[in-house]
Amino acid sequence: MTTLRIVLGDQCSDGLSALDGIDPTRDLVLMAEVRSECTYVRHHKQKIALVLSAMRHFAARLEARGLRVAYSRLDDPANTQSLRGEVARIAAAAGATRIVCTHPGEWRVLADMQGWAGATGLPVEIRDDDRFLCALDRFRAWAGDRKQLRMEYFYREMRRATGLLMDAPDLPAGGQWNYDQENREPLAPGTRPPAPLRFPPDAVTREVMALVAREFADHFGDLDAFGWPVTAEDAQAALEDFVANRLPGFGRFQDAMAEGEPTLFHALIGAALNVGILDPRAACQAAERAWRAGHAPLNAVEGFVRQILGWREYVRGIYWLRMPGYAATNALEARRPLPWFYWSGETEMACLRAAIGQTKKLAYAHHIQRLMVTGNFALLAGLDPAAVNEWYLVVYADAYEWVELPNTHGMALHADGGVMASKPYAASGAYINRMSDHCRGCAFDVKRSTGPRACPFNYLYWDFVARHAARFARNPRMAMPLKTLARMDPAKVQAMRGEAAAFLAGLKAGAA
Ligand code: FAD
Ligand code: DLZ
Repeated sequence: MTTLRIVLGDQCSDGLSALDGIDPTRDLVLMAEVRSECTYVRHHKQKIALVLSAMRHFAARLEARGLRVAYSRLDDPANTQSLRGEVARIAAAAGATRIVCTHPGEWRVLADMQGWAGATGLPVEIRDDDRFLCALDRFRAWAGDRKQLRMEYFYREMRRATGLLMDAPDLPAGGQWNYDQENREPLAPGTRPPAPLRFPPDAVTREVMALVAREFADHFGDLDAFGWPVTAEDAQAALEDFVANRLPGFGRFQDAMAEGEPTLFHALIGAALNVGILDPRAACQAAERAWRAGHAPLNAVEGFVRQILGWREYVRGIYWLRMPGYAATNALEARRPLPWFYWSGETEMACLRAAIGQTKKLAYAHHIQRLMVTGNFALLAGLDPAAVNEWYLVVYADAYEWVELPNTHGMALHADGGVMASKPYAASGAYINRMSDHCRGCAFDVKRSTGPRACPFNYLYWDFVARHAARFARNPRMAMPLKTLARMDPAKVQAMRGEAAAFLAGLKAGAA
């Protein structure tokens, strides 16, 4: 009686539910590098290298625990290059009598997994992924028949349920649930954020990098700067480095952007959390300890915990609640193809050039760059949500559909019609100018809305508001921009809309 236990590339966690109750003498763990997972979108080269290296390290870790592992390498001629193919091949070779998996992170993989029983003739058990702090059933119960699924209320429930940052059962630490209003400072001149710890590739990662360079040479992004944690020990060191050096500034500068500063005070732990080598609860607890020890202020620690306990769990809940229909919505009827500069980074707009340039080099941009630069541009320009969603899934080392899609489709593009956010995150150049120094070195003038040097974010913003005026007429959170638009000189509105049309018509479309 051999149970085949499946560990997917983003399930490299010691306590994975698929491994619960494993019999080391009889059972077999299957980990499979497969071309279909490396190419269902053309992932950034660093993302593939990170996943494959984490998988190889984790397989060795399981073997060190005394477990038997069947590991399919991508370059093994016997490899069928699909998850289903490898499950069927190894199950037959091992004489397996049942298959045990952990719920995957993407809907398309779950749909495939549900066909594995038919493909193998074996019973398949899909266990909950209890690495998350909120089980999917519990999220469904919370969502119930609520009209609005606001993150803030979900987050408070999660604080109560976990006891994280709580002074008493209904008393949030410091007396307040949320310190976001203290977290909106631009970077003070002369502030040098401490550089994050990076992890030079070891022999395993170097071998994988050579494989990726050979097999996926035409994928987006550079490999050279690879410095991601690929083991639980590296990930723990990355967390400790963040808590010691950047957490104290995380809150104040959470929304800041700066030329030549790709990481600021951010944690850079998303890739490690999502591949499974870092535990989200442990990350929150480490931050809370730093606050209780007086090492980091509450606005920073609460802000960090909110991102992980709140946003990360919430977007996963929304994804599984709403998929598969969620991805197909297009509430703002946006249809424009993705401009070529999203792949090349070649644009005169300094903020976009910085965000896309560092994305190519590092497979990383921080939240405000994703939301208010590349996301905001896509929203204002009316880019096709499917193309934008795919771009975000390709380009970041931490991108998996369960977290990427709600953030992009819902939060950045408002393509879900307001499930995630009560108003679109649309902003003119003034926001980018307030939160960054990009505008100082830009070819465009952020103070102008018309004319050849006008900042495209300005006329695109007013074109967006005018284009959707009827749609947002009854949204109280859009009342202010609509009122301002109504008071504007109609000739100015017409001029801005003309500039927007000309600018959009001049964008060169292109695929990766
Ligand atoms: P920090 O800013 O230091 O935050 C700490 C942690 O909080 C992150 O590692 C992450 O686990 C969590 N977190 C923060 N914000 C969010 C959020 N909105 N949703 C979920 N978790 C959050 N995050 C991903 O993990 N994968 C994605 O594919 C992804 N795509 C995004 C697309 C768009 C358009 C936007 C606006 C955001 C996206 N995010 C995504 C959320 C966020 O930008 C990243 O989690 C963060 O930038 C990762 O870098 P960090 O570890 O330095 O995060
Ligand atoms: C992202 C990824 C990549 C690039 N390669 C593999 C792989 O070869 N084998 C594997 O099991 N998983 C891989 N993954 C992660 C899966 O795509 C991931 O499990 C799904 O996207 C669900 O989150």
